[in-house]
This record gives sequence, structure tokens and C-alpha cells, in this order.
Amino acid sequence: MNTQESDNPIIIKKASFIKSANDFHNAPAPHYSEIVFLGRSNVGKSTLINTILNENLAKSSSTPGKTQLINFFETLWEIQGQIVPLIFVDLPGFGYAKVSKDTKKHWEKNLLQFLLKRDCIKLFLHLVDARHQDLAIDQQVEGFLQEICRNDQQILRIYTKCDKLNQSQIHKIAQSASSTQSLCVSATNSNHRKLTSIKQLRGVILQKVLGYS
Ligand SMILES: Nc1nc2c(ncn2[C@@H]2O[C@H](COP(=O)(O)OP(=O)(O)O)[C@@H](O)[C@H]2O)c(=O)[nH]1
Ligand SMILES: [Mg+2]
Repeated sequence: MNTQESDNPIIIKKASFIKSANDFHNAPAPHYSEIVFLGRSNVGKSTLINTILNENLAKSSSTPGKTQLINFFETLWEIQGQIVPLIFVDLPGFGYAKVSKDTKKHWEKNLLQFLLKRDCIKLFLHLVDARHQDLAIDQQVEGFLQEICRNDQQILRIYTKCDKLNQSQIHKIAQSASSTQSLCVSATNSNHRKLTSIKQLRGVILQKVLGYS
């Protein structure tokens, strides 16, 4: 499948909030393929969801660690006359939250259980802040995903907030991203030719979920 928007326009026909769940057990029925957005608190998960869907659905905030709920969004995509239902999942961020150690452990356990047991997850989008690429927490997340990822699932690393980098930093991260099959994006300004545009990102998501790559 060609990801060029001009060749194969991708239309997002519908995007709406379904529900928030506090753990695996009260997640919605697993009818459709799911794409989970995970990464540290404040890395830009909710903002990227809104930009991809072109709707202000996921609550984005400049205060880190605010939500500990798993939020589900129902979307309908159209490509070449084919209608594809996809669920976007906005996960609570790792780290930051100003709560007791026990509460934090409980939240993390919930989150890991969700990632491990939720069979309809087809794509793990691991968001990493382009300005802080080698944090231990992100390496742990990557390791965990590699460990649990089944044959019918894929992992994609996305460097976020690339608009905050200067030209030479963008050049450098784009080079290392291409060798590791990661993407560099900005949810607020993706005009730079070395960044993956939001249109291209939509194409990549569809390709991966539909199993074309
Ligand atoms: N400059 C810039 N800011 C961003 C970008 N994505 C998110 N932000 C900002 O980063 C903050 C956290 O974003 P949010 O989506 O709430 O992060 P989340 O906690 O991972 O869901 C907000 O103030 C956003 O406006 C981006 O691509 N570029
Ligand atoms: Mg968020």
C-alpha cells in the first residue's frame, strides 16, 4: 500500500470518545484493532492523538502526571473505499505522578497487565521526547514491549516535539531514526522536510495495523 496521501487519500470519517477505564477489567469489549499510545507523562501522547484525528478529543495538559485512566477513542478510517474501524488508546504516562510509592506501583501494575493481556492491541506506539532520547525509563519500556510483543503486533518508536530541536539536531535524530525504523514528528509543526508529516504518520499506522509492513 502506498502511503502517499495524493495516491491513496486516507479519510478519518469518525472519531469519538468511548470511555475511560481504570484497569484491564473495565476496558470496553475488544471488538476492533487497537493502537496504544504510551510513553512518559507529558511526552505528547494526547496531543498527538488529537492531531492525528484532527479533533480535540484527548485531554492534553501542561501539568504532568494528571490522568491515571486508560482512555478509549473509536475511529473510522476510509482508504480506497475500504472502511477500517480502529480504537486509539491514550494510556497514563509513566513517571512523574506525585502520589505515594504504593499507589504508583498499583498504577504501573495495572498498566503492564493491560499491555500484556489486551489481545486486540495491534500497534504499540512508544513516544519518546526527541530532546531526551536515552532515558532509563524509556529503555525499560522498550525492553518490556520487545518481551511481550506477539507476532501479530508491532512496536513503533516515535520521537515527539521535534519542532523544539534545531536544524542540526533534527538532521542527527532523523538519521538515527531511519536506521532504527523510528519516526520523528511534531504534533504542532511538522513542516520540516526531515520530519514525518501527520499525513505520512496516518499512512504508516494503517499499514502497520492492516499488516502491510
Ligand atoms: N512544541 C511542542 N509541544 C508539544 C508537542 N506535543 C505536545 N506538546 C505539549 O506538551 C505538553 C504535554 O502534552 P500532552 O499531550 O498532554 O502529553 P501526555 O501527558 O503525554 O498526554 C502540552 O503542553 C502540549 O501542548 C509537540 O509536538 N511540540
Ligand atoms: Mg495525556
